[in-house]
Amino acid sequence: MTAAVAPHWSAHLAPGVDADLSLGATLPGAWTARWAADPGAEVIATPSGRSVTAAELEQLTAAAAGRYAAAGLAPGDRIMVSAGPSVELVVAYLAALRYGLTVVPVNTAYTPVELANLAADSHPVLAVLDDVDRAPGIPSTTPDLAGLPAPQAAPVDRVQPADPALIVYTSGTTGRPKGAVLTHANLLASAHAVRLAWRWTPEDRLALSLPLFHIHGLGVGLHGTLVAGGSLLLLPRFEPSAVASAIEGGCTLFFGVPTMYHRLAESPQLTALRRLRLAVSGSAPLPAELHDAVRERTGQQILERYGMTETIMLVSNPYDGPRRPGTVGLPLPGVSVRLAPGAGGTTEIEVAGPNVFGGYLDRPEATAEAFTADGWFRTGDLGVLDDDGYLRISGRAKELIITGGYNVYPREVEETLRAHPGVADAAVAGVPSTEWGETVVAYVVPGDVVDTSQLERELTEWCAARLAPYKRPRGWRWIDVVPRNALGKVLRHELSQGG
Ligand code: MCA
Ligand code: AMP
Repeated sequence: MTAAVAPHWSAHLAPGVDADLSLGATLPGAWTARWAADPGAEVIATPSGRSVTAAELEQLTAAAAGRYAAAGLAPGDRIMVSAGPSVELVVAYLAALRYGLTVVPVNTAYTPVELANLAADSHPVLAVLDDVDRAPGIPSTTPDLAGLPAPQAAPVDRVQPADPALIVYTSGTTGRPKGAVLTHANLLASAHAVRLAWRWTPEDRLALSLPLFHIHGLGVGLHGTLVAGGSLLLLPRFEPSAVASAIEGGCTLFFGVPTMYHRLAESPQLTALRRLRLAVSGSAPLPAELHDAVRERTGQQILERYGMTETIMLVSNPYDGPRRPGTVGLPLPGVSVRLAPGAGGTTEIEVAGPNVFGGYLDRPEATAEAFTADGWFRTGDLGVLDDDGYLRISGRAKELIITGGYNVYPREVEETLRAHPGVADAAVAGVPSTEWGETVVAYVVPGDVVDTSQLERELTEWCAARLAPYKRPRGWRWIDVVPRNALGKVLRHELSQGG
């Protein structure tokens, strides 16, 4: 029987606070209300000393929307965005949403092959890229939009809550990437939920060192900051020393994946975390030992939360109340969670709420499979509940490796390996790693080739041409046969048990 989890929303709310998750109606509606309320407030700062106030951000994004209009783009069009963090990127992104474009964010590490696959599925009319030659065949510009004509007057902030804001690609179990369509209402509901749950205020400043092409950096870090009316320090990349300087310079919030906390814990800069109002971890399991080690050495109790591309944020440890290592906490305001019986006595986490997406782009079958008959989204994660309602993620029903907070779908890597002429068969598995959580290891049945050192060199080059660096195998094992069950499914746990 499916077990419903009592909504513990009130556990996340400050006394007397009501959770209006549609305040502002759309993302631009919520942001521009904040900008108008305090035009002189700093919203974005950079370590090199650049500072952008709310009034400037309003003007810069309106002008950038004017460039999209001058280039002939119309609300409803899609643009691909794949660039490193910069003020220009943030402006180009916010302007797109204000103008009503749908943004397809793409990992900057993707090879041209991976980028082309996503473009073929999402049909962007423009690509915003650091390197404009990365997407042949698509009109491209750098994040400053210098490749577009001078701005013309353009209508902004006319989007509706049900309009798509983002299409974020995720492979799920099927191998072929699917674009999760997230509406303004979905993204707004989640931004408000974390704003309320984490007591995010205009006084907060976030040290943001997450990439701006995933939900963690965009949907939580950037949208949360803007909806809360706070500010962010935009770091060019994650580096323990840069995070420590950001905190010493007054940042009150830090959001990271467990690999970042691991690296901070290994560095002399760990003690800087002491000064934070709140440190949040997500995207992958935070080992309880790491949580405890950070608390013992700094007094900072990392708050772990759980989310997904299709649902944005779902469950969080409470801000006021016990933060339990090894658990992800209680359902966020608006989110309903239940546990459904899965294979072998396991229970799969199913969710519903205003934050949950409506479906995958042009993939009715995949969308139908993702939801139960009564409309709950199947996360593919297995969970159990502690007596007091805290959710523990106990495993995954889906085939997924999470390395350093990035998702790798074994099937995509296996198909790439099997396409090499020297490979008779191949499988990949995630092997536990203290730094990365898991690392990708390939188990290869060589074809006629006997020189495995030569084959390893060839496969390394082969993968480099086709897969982003984080998807490439870090270890190679040579085996006689890939273990499979009667249905031909790879028995991945048998592979990794073998070493
Ligand atoms: C970089 N490399 C990786 C990874 N990142 N390999 C495996 N897994 C990774 N995650 C490669 C580099 O390409 C390089 O390869 C080598 O590892 C060493 O790079 P290094 O400089 O040490 O890495 P880095 O650039 O410092 O990156 C580590 C990182 C990064 C900062 C932890 O991976 C990162 O930003 N992760 C966060 C991802 C994220 O935002 N995930 C959210 C998605 P070579 O030696 O071959 O050159 S999930 C989500 O959004 C949901 C909603 C959620 O719940 O949050
Ligand atoms: P993505 O599809 O890239 O958004 O990744 C979402 C997946 O990351 C979830 O389905 C979980 O498997 C995993 N995840 C996110 N946060 C956590 C967490 N705190 N603990 C364990 N797994 C997590």
